[in-house]
Amino acid sequence: QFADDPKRSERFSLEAAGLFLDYSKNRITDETIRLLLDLARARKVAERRDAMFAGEKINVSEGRAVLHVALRAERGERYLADGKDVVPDVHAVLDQMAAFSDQVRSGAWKGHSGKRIRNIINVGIGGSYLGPEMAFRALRTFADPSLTVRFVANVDGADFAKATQGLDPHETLFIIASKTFTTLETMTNAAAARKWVLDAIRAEQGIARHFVALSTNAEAVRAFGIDAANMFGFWDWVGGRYSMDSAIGLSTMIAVGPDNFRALLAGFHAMDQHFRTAPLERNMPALMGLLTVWYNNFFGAQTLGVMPYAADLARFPAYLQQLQMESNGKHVDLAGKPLDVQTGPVIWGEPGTDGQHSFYQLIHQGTKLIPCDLIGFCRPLSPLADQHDLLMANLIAQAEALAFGKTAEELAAEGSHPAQTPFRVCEGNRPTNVILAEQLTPHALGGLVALYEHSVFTQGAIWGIDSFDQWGVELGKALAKRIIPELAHGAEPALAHDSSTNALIRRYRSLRGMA
Ligand code: G6Q
Repeated sequence: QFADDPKRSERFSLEAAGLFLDYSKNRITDETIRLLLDLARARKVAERRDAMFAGEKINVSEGRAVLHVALRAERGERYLADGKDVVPDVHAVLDQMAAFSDQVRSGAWKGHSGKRIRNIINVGIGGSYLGPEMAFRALRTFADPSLTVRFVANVDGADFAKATQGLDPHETLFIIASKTFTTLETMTNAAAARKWVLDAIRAEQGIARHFVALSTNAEAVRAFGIDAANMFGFWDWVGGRYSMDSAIGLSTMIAVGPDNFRALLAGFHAMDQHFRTAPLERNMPALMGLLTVWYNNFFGAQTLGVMPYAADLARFPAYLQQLQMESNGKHVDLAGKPLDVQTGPVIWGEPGTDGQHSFYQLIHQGTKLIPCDLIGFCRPLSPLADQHDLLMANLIAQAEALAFGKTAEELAAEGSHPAQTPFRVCEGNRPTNVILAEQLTPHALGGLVALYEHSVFTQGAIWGIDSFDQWGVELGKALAKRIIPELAHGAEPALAHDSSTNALIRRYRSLRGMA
């Protein structure tokens, strides 16, 4: 394809919101794109997108609007949920967050004993954790270095122990991040945090100086003992995995400051505007979504690799796993009917170049087709000699090698031992998208996250599924509740599970000395 068409890279690339996408190294022709666009039209992707922006209740199984795009709307724009413009409320919370962040950053907000707050610990899980942690790591160089920011998600006590290790409770602020304020892990860790602080400050009334909440459930926040004035709200039209730019981003804002947080939102907004207005054939998220559908449904590819060539984006694949797999891991359509097509692929990845020294082997020479997104930034934030050139040379070379491979003839010309040649041949024709931005700034990060959000949306629209519910996750939340009392001390309870579950419970009890 490249040999036949010197303009291929020009034709199959585009720019939007400060991001450049080269999708020329995919198994596509003009006809492929034409047919995929026909599919998008047949599945009414543009109409569904417009319905989302219009605040329609497109999360049908929960009867909710899906309006995360309103979280990054500019003042004066209008987004309606149930006929009410939500943008003034969004900005009221952003202003409240900014005022609080400024107080913490300036040292005006003090702990109960009058000490300055130096440590921020976000307690939350899933959508109330992955985005903030990813963003904090990604924007490390923009963060106030005098603040320590940590995250507790896992109900494993080890996570809490590690997050609080070496910190002074008098200087520590906990952010309890939970949309529902009922999640087992978060409520358990929040209680542990409360005790950890109280053991040091020994004054109930001091709790208000060390705890704030991010939630939609004001009543539960009050019941926990957090002052309503220290609660930052959001709304049921913000899905957990789409909430890092809502109040859930408070830890990000405290770390990088309100101006940088606004730049992050502006990056999201720029990509939203592009997705909303660009024709599908020049629409970056729509094209990325269609390419995912292409490999998922027409080549049987099971996974999609996402490899950021940026150490600071180490948690981006984990963030995308939730965004994509929780959104599009569905088995019925919008009417509740079983689907006869494959839905969301498995998302995975690690930063380049690290991955090149481990699993890239399978991508180059294995028997599975693994399309990959390679993400890079042209100007380093931590320049070190010529190391950035080395990093980016690797990204560009991998995309080239995956596409063009290495033939037996090329190997022979290089003097490869004939006996080794079959082992060394790389077939090529391995697809990649290359996404480049100038620098990993807050604005670029916002654009990148919105790019994937809307790509996920496009895929969901093609499959005709509800990308905004998560009943499988809810099931998991309910299941453990039944087993928790069965693991408690005391005589063995009557166990009525299957034989495997019963045996696992008995083994656990026995090794804890309970049997
Ligand atoms: C996200 C999911 C899920 C959720 C967590 C935490 O879309 O619904 O990951 O974010 O279960 O829920 P809470 O914020 O309610 O604690």
